[in-house]
Amino acid sequence: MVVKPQASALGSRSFSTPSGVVFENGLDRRGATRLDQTFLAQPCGGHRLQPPFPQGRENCGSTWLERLALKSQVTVLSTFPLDLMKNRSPRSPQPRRAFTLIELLVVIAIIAILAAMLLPALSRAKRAAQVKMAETQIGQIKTALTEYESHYSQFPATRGAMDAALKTGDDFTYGTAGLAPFLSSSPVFSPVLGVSSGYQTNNAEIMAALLDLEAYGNGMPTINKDHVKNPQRTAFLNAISVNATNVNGVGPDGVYRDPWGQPYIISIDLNGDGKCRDAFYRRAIVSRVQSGQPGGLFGLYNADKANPGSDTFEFNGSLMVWSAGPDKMIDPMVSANVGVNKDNVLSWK
Ligand SMILES: [Ca+2]
Ligand SMILES: [Ca+2]
Repeated sequence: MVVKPQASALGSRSFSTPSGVVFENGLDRRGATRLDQTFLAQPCGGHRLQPPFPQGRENCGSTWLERLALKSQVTVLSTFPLDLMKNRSPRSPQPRRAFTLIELLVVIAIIAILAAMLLPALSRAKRAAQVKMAETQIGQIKTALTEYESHYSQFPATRGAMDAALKTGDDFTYGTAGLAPFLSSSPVFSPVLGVSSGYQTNNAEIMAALLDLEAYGNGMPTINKDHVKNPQRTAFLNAISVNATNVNGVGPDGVYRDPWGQPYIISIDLNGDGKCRDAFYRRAIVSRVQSGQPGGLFGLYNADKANPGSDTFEFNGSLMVWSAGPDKMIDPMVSANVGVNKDNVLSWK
């Protein structure tokens, strides 16, 4: 197939379209569209016929112009330079330049800066999510204990805890007995929580009753053997069981731990006065707002108004559940709202 430009058009390089648009040297005077050539497509001879072209037409199969308009005038509009369409010389390969050491160091420095900016934000988000989880689980423990009390008209206390409450006329805290005590920023004092009655334990006793466990994950029998603490065999709490003693969940020892692997501390009003006194937060040095004043932090107050400096701060309710927080630490020598006590997660806060 032979494609010839119209002699008149090529000679002057000036074209006028039926709509009146004037092109000069291939450029539309009003815009960027370029009229390159007007071709007269003619059949080329000596080539075999190929479908899908009908009989009588010859297919060169070499240019798209032939397929577009055989035996017709074709106006080619493009934004490409004329020479580029005419002469397509192969590009000479360009050698690829490698990164220099300085460029690589700059990239690495930028990545390091971005990571340094991003990691603290991720850490804060993770910590906030864990605190939220602890608050949720503390609320679930309180709800489960309240429902248990509604079912059985008493809290799930063992004989030992009840005797301790009767002996001291006080309430009972399920603390860290039998477990590693909380870390403390006061080196001379690292308490095991519990009343001074000689009987101490941790929240495994509570979990055995709330989850209706006859045996712990390690095979040891619980205080709920033969369902004595939960005759209706009701699961009051939805808590996951885990195989480790340093992660969130109820471990093989029956202890329910917070997202940082520390036991939840549970205090229950066992003297029946409707107030709850926790073994840690009862301390004046921890809960008082001001020395010598009965007012306490986070809604606690000193029940012994005649001796506002005594360790008798309590909560106006039956239950107190709390966690040592992300730092896993408590300090009995500083206020509840400062130092390592500040991040503790409290049900009454
Ligand atoms: Ca009480
Ligand atoms: Ca803490």
